[in-house]
Amino acid sequence: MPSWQQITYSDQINADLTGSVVTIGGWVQETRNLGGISFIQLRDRKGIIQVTVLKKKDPALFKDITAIQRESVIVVKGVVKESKEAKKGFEVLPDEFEILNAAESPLPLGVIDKVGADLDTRLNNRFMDLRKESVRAIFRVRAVTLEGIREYLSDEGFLEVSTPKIVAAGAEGGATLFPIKYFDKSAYLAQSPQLYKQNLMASGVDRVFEIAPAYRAEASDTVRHIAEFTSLDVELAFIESSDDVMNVAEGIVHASLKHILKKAGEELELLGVDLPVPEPPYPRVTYEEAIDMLHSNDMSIEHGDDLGTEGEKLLGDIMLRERESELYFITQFPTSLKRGTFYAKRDDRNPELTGYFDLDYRGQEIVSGGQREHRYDVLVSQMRENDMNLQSFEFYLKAFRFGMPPHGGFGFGIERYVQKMLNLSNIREAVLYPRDRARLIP
Ligand code: AMO
Repeated sequence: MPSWQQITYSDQINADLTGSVVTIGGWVQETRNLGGISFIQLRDRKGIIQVTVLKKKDPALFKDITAIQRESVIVVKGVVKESKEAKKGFEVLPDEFEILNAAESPLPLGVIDKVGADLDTRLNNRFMDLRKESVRAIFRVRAVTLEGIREYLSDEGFLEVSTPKIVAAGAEGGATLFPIKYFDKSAYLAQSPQLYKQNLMASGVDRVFEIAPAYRAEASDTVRHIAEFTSLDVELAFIESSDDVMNVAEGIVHASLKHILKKAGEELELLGVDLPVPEPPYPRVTYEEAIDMLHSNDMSIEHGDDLGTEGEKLLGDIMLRERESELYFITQFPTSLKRGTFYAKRDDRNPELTGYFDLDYRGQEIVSGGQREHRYDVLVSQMRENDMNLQSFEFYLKAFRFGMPPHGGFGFGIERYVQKMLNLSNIREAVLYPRDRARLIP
């Protein structure tokens, strides 16, 4: 048996190889034994290739190969032959084979079963779940999304950075902090690189981004919250208003959607997803306008209330119906709603308003950000309003006393973005090994 490093992938088998000896390898998806002839569908990362075994050619090999349990990993050396019956038009007639790892029976999760397993069973057996092409396609789209985002931001002059995920102070409120023991000190898992990306604005590197895990001890179990998500964080300096920040968020979405269409067309097709790429600028409605729109659509919500999941969903329907837009900004969030966001800049003419925005996609928030307060005294007073211990934030505050340019940025939830673009009902479908209140393994 030749080294299985020399394996030919199923999609490389074509008419040129007819009559040649190849080595193929993968998982035994299905065996159909008709007595004198047997068909094995062997699956590799590229697709399926049929192995056809004739009993009279080699009875011992026939017996052994047809006895292999489904989903075992084998390598087969044999001759390529054209075949009208085989799905791909070719089959391999084996001379020898080797079982590299036999699968137990029964399987913890069916790979080709027509009846779909529930999400919990799938996630508990994620390695097996990923043997389905349509599940792997989600993660290829996710990878291509990140590729498109990196390409865009790097072309726009943003530096990719990495900041600590073990931190001494939280930036997004105490309720969702995960405390950890850090040698003889107490620490937390980072909820967001907020303090660090702002700190970097005082460093002379005036455009940064980071793609990294963020941790939130979310109390509620929803289809759009997880305890560990991938946050794309962007921060840029020398801005005049939150509009400059929104332009970047919009640019990322547009460029990455275009990139996905270009690079992941096959995956989208497999997933049955038709992906429109809306041209910027995306509509911008103020928070007040959004509330009015919800009112006129019979939702009972007060000015000053959080839109909530229901409000966001309904607004998504309205924006699609009235503005034909799946992507839109909600701008000028009231200070009352963002008071906990101590770093948000308030409107100089009307301190009851911030320039903070959300970018929603198909009725769900995927991005949130705005211009920051870069004036030390104002920042300190906003922190005091939140009863924050200034000493714990001294490393952050210090940067505002030695030359901090006006700046702003946003956090962009990658899994929520993938969830919405692929119409996945649960965010967990876009995470390989999700973490939530109930889930710590695998
Ligand atoms: P915020 O807390 O709104 O802002 O988060 C930014 C974006 O991160 C995503 N997100 C989540 N995704 C999945 N599960 C969660 N539990 C979860 N929590 C948040 C959302 C959200 O829009 N520091 C600010 C950002 C900034 O101002 O730069 C922040 O973290 O898509």
